Amino acid sequence: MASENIISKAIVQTYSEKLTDSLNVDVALVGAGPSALVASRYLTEAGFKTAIFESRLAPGGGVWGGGMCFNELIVQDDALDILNHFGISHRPVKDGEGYHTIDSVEMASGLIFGAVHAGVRIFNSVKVEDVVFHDNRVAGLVINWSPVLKLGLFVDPLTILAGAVVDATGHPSTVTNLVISKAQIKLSTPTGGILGEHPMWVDHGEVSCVESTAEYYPGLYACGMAANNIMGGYRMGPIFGGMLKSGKKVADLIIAAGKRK
Ligand code: 48F
Repeated sequence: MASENIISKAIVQTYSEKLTDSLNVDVALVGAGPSALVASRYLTEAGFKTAIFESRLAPGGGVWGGGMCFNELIVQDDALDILNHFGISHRPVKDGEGYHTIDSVEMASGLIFGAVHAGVRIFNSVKVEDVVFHDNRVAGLVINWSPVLKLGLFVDPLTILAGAVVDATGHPSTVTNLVISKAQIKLSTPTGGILGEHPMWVDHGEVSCVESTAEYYPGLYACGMAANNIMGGYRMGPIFGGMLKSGKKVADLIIAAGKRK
């Protein structure tokens, strides 16, 4: 067989096997930012079949750019265990009261590698455009190629069934928004809706982001900035301890609830 055929056949076959095997998963996460990457690794290590669907070409979400494209991030003492689990290096900030700096390129690549190496499937350039909704619970995702949606092509999607769906889409909490509007459901929030993100207050946002990490409707969890947006938390900028801890928390909640497909 000519090399051209071997290469193309191997890619098509391997990708098809990977996607076919992911049509039914225990946990489907939307967005490959830091919270989802952390969650996915702990879920996989606990034996949950886990896949992430990311609309952009590069997973990593808001990690790559550090603060205003200065490619360094901050993490607090109480999130170092998670960084150490991924083997990501950190340096204490001099006189910095428990803060540490991390090269944002090492953080993004370390989280991605750690997740994939543990067995998480990441499908990049795949956008979640809807959810599967069975018997008053979120039961999966509706997916399409990002370029198809960007070009406005009229192409029907495919579906992923899951025991739990995690909205890890960051600030806009896209999945939760669309479930509210299309399924006309009420969330387990004080208003039944999304409270909306507040302005910057670092210490408050770091705590509220983790506290807000929860199941908001049967089958639908939120973590990271999506959870913060749902519960009206304050934003916090380029400090990532809360994101990492939120990812660990959502994994723990799903594992404790035994949400398997
Ligand atoms: O925003 P993002 O990095 O998620 P996060 O885990 O972390 C937030 C921090 O990066 C930062 C912060 C820390 O202080 O404030 O913002 O909450 O990543 C969200 C990912 O979701 C993808 C998006 O491309 C990004 O990579 N995404 C959003 N909507 C969709 C999606 C969608 N409909 N389908 C697939 N992926």
